[in-house]
Amino acid sequence: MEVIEGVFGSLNGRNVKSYTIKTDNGMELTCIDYGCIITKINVRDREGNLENIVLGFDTMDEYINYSPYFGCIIGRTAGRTENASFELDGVSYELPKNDGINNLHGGPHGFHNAIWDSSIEIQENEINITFSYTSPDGEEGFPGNLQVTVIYTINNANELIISYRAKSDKKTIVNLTNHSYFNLSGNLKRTVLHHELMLKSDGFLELDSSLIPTGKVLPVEGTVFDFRKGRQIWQGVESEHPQTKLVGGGYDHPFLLNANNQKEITLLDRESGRKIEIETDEPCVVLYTGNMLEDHYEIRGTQSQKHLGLCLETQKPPNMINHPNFPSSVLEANQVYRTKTKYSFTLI
Ligand code: FUC
Repeated sequence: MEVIEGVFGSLNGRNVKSYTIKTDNGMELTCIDYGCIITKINVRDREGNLENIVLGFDTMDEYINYSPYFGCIIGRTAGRTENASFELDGVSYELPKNDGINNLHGGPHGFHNAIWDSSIEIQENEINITFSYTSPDGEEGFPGNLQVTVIYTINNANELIISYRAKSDKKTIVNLTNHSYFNLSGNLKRTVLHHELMLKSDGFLELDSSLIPTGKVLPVEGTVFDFRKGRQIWQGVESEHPQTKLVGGGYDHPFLLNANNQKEITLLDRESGRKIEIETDEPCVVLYTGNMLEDHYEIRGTQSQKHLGLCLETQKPPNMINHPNFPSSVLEANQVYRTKTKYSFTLI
């Protein structure tokens, strides 16, 4: 395996570092210490062409001016929090309102635009990049000094494993994810409309008009939300289902996973032959099909457009902090938050 370390750019007088990892089996991943952003993942198609399969930029300016959370770590809370507030033990906490009246992805100064400390460890068959960040008590409205570590492990089996760890000195809430937008066509040759997705999920969370999960689980059976036997994305985009229309044509929904660590999420593109299998210990995945991607900028020479990429955000269901029926995002003081998601890059 090979590592190339470099300087990606700078922010407020501080250099932003980049790491490019090359496996022995033709996969290359580049990430930076700003937001732990994965800027590029090159993998081969069935003909052997090595091409990029995520949305990303090559300059800091573009990340700052245009990026709708491309490739970053989201925290402290992924997704939307209703009315940008929550209650813990009778105390109410106010968060920044950065999506109408709601809080989105932990607020405007969330983990996605922090510069993290980083270090690299090289072994024979895997490389670990460890990112650390301490979010001070009260940052973006959240209680507790929170120490966060995110490790990207890349190995010779062409897997990426993201391990999350966090610990707070006060009771708080945490729900982390990675926000990579995948496009398996290679160098953005096509949209993701003909990508095929398989999800081991019998139910998804209903959203209200401001995209807040209501707490109601809707069965996928008989709808375009049924990915149990595989389904192409365009079917949801063209569907008349009120929940797909509500989110701008497509999906932006938390799916409850029936299984963990059993290839419960598979994305594939028949034309290129590329496939990603995802295994996680998280109870839910938010499928976002790029319905709100705007078209006033280019992504490495390709005009951005709706459905140019899709996100598979493994996490706990958003906004269900005090909902007894769902896995909770509450983290007790000095308790360790730990989750893991593995992405395997293969061919059909
Ligand atoms: C996703 C979606 C949101 C939003 C954002 C950029 O996680 O759930 O609706 O558009 O990313």
